[in-house]
Amino acid sequence: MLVLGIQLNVNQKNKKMKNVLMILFALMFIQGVNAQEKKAKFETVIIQTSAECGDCKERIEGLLNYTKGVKFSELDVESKRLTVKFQPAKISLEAIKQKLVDLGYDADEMKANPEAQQKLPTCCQPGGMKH
Ligand SMILES: [Cu+2]
Repeated sequence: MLVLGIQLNVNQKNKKMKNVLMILFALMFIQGVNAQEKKAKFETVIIQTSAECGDCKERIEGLLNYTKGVKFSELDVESKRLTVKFQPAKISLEAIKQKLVDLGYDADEMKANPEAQQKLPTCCQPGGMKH
């Protein structure tokens, strides 16, 4: 009877261990799926801006890189093209462009807010670098 009792105990422990392992594996699996989903959730776009110089680059990248949902942004001053990597679930491309517009820059088909553009240093306004 005692032997049987121990046997039972061991069996129960084994069962518990199995359950714990199952849960652990399940958690690891879920984590893996989550990680994959997160990877796929990013989108990279190139936006044509009206940026003029290094100041513009700092201004634009400074704003976007602290914007929720934006993973990374980089302006190529030469071509005025801005590369943005973002999470569409958190911020839309439209909203990103709107931020550029509000800052005083064109964003593809969207024209810069004239008031904001006026407030930029002269060198940062369109044609400002011709000096
Ligand atoms: Cu500038």
